[in-house]
Amino acid sequence: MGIKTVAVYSTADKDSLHVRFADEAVNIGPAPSKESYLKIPHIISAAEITNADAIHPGYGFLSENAEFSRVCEEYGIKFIGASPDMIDKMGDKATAKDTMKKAGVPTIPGSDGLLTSVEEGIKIANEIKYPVILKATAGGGGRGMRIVKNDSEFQKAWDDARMESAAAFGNDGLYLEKFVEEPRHVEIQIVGDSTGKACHLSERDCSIQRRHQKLVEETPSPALNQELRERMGAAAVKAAESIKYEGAGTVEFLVDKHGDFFFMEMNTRIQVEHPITEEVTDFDLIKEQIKVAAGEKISGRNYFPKLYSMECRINAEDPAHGFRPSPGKITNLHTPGGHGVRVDSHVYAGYTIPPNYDSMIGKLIVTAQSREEVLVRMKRALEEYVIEGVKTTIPFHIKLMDDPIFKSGHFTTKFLEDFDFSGL
Ligand code: MV4
Repeated sequence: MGIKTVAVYSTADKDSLHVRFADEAVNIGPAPSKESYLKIPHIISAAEITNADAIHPGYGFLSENAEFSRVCEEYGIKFIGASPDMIDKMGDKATAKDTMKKAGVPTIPGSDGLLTSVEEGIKIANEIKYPVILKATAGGGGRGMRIVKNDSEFQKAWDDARMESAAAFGNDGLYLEKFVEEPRHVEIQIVGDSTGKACHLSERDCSIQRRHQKLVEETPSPALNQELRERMGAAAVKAAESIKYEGAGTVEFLVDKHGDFFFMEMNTRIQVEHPITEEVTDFDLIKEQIKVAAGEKISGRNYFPKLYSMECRINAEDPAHGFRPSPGKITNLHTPGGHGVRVDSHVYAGYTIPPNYDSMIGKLIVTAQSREEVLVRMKRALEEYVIEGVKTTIPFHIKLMDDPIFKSGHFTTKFLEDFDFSGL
């Protein structure tokens, strides 16, 4: 787009590629993220001294922080993300669910907003029938969640979930839902503009997760047909337009074994797995975020997959030992290439992965004409990918590409609980 870039970095990231490739780079503090990437005044100062017009927050850190979005607004710096009010509204999960229910988006039966007592929870659980799930309204990512199977388990689950959410989020509000067994996680990419109009870019299936960490994402979802894709797409557009959502966002749904779908959460940021949507729709999501932030209108049409794409997350973790982090120096690196192979990464041979942050060091994105072709191309690319000096998730992904259930497409969010991680 011809736009000049300024990178911000902590001292631990001084050798990262984003620092080298940006037009300018500003150190915003030492390794601990609380003293750098999460320090709002440091980032605002970096924007001011370099005369930046806008800030792209990426994912994680301050990307869904209402206070940061508000401070950017106050300083006249365009935040390439959601407005403070939108982040607050969707960040509170009970409020988000209530908003979507009122807009006519399908939600899971349960409490009307927050629970006020164990007694109320038990009463609702008996009405909708066990099993039920207690969820932290400030949660997400599975923290502060408890499955409850009967009345006698309720009190302890309630106490545990409240304790955990108070400690993790400083908010112990809980709501209750019927527990959906073995669902799939299917999310719809949407984009909205300042006129209140939104469109969707179809789905991503993110059911391959371990302890709420996604490892593989793909589109189209093996669980959707065109009819369901259009209904879920329409529901996501309705969700976005009902709140006049501006920018790129994702509406997360659970899909049950009957093919019924339910609103879960809305993510008000670009996500790690956005490249697979770019590959199958030929739509540049980051470019679109910037255009919408600059006041341009969206095209107004929806986008459907023309190809098949899959992303394997390459983490510096040891899959044979519970995915424990494996930071350190990359002594040798070879990245795969060829038609339909994309690698998004910030590392290179000789780079030292710091121990301070998330261990994702790359995304391997493979695109082809069919799911079968994606699977063989992905396996080939994984086998060509050489990362020496640290353990990575590559051996896990290679084994996954040969798994009969994974290959069949008939997997749920429970799949990795039963996976054999030995021999990696
Ligand atoms: C659920 C559920 C079953 N029933 N809600 C996990 C994180 C949060 N975003 C929502 N989660 C779930 N909510 C009801 N009513 C199962 C999960 C869940 C899950 C969801 C998506 C992907 C992976 C998951 C792994 C375990 C549980």
